[in-house]
Amino acid sequence: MERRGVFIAGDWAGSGPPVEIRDPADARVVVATVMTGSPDDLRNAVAAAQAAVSWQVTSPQERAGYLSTAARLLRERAERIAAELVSEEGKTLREAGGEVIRSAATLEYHAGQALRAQGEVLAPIRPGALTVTRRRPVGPVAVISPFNFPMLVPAWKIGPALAHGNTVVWKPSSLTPLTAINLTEAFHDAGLPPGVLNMVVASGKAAAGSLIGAPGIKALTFTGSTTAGRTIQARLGGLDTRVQLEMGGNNAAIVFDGVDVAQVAAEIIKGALAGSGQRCTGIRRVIIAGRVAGIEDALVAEAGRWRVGPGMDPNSDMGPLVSAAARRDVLAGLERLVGAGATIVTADRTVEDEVWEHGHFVAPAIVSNLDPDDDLACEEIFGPVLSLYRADTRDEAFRLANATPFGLSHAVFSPEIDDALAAADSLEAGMVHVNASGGVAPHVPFVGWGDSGFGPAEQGETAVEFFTRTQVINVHGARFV
Ligand code: UN1
Repeated sequence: MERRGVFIAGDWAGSGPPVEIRDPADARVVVATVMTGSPDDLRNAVAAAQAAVSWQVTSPQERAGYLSTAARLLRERAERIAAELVSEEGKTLREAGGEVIRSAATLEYHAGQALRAQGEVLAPIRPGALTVTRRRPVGPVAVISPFNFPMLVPAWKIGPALAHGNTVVWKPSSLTPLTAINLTEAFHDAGLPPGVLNMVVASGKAAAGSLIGAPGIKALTFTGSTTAGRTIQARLGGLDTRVQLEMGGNNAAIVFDGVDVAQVAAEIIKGALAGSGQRCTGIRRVIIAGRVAGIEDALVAEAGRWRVGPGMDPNSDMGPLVSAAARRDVLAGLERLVGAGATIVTADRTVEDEVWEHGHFVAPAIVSNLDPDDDLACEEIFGPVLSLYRADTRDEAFRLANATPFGLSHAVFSPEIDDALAAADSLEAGMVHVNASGGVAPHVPFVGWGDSGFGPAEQGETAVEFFTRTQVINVHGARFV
């Protein structure tokens, strides 16, 4: 199958080098060949987004209509799109199907947001005047998105960008171009005017570089690693480009005495292993605050129950990692932990099945005995690796949770409301979940503090803030003097 990975001003193209997409579950299988774009394509895409500026003055009803139609098309095509997502990213079909439906719901939410009241009526600046604020588009927006949620994250960036009147140049991860093409097609088939959404699959730093700081781009929204995010931020310093970064995490689940240990273990393991651990909101550390008898065994038992296998196999609970490089990185990270004195407490499953040989599979690993103050405890390993720590007091548990530069999404498990309230006050994170390992929805801001996020948060009301700018209007009567 050959697909064109460049969509500019309403036309499909692709003049850059063809890239082979291989199945992460069996790297011998070439899933598709994608014609990628060049830095020139990206420049042309920016020009197309600038030329389509009349999008800014379309009615919000019309913009909401395109978003709703694209959402409907995603729902209609969900089965095929999810299967293609699995074939390039590796997650399970259940996860991929859920992602496509959530992406549709995200577009529907932002379609509604386009029609909401935006602005305020202020006290008149002079007697008899009408003083209001309203929100106007910022201008062409660059979207740079990662492989791990190849449809959902783009949907929650492109959705509000378009809803609020901005045109878009989108550079998806070159690991997941098929999903990017499918989302672009849904917008195209919904009748979106040419140039409003432009998409260029391109690999390498040069490609992203031609987008970052490109004149004409007024805002850039990025999800990916903290290193890449900070580089983008530095490159945009001093420019008239707003920036929204959603980066890494090293999230903790703190478990207090009195919980239902089996239930909590199941919830934590889900938080750690969903998406094969390739989620910035994934649980990476468990901090056991107190005795919590049996929690370690329950976590190990639960991780052992997760069946690892190809994402298309309905028996798999967890698919492979996205690429050979991702697998190497995770295994190297695990080795570093062991080198620093950690013990792997899960059973060795690396040669569990023949299929594993050809795919980028990593067995879930739980490690313990790592010094919580070791620098390694603060690092993000982007895979199915969970570290266990013990804390004698509640304050010590919070201190350990906070001992990373990240501040994304922590979880607290306790039957005591006091623990929950103290956690909310003490944890340095944009999101705190009590008695759940996570939770993300289009109407709820997705907030990262510290090295996890920068700029107005994504989703919810805060999305409006990023994708629009405030304008004050003072209206005086004709006889104002
Ligand atoms: C979700 O967990 O449902 O990688 C989405 C992440 C985010 C997206 C989370 N960028 O965790």
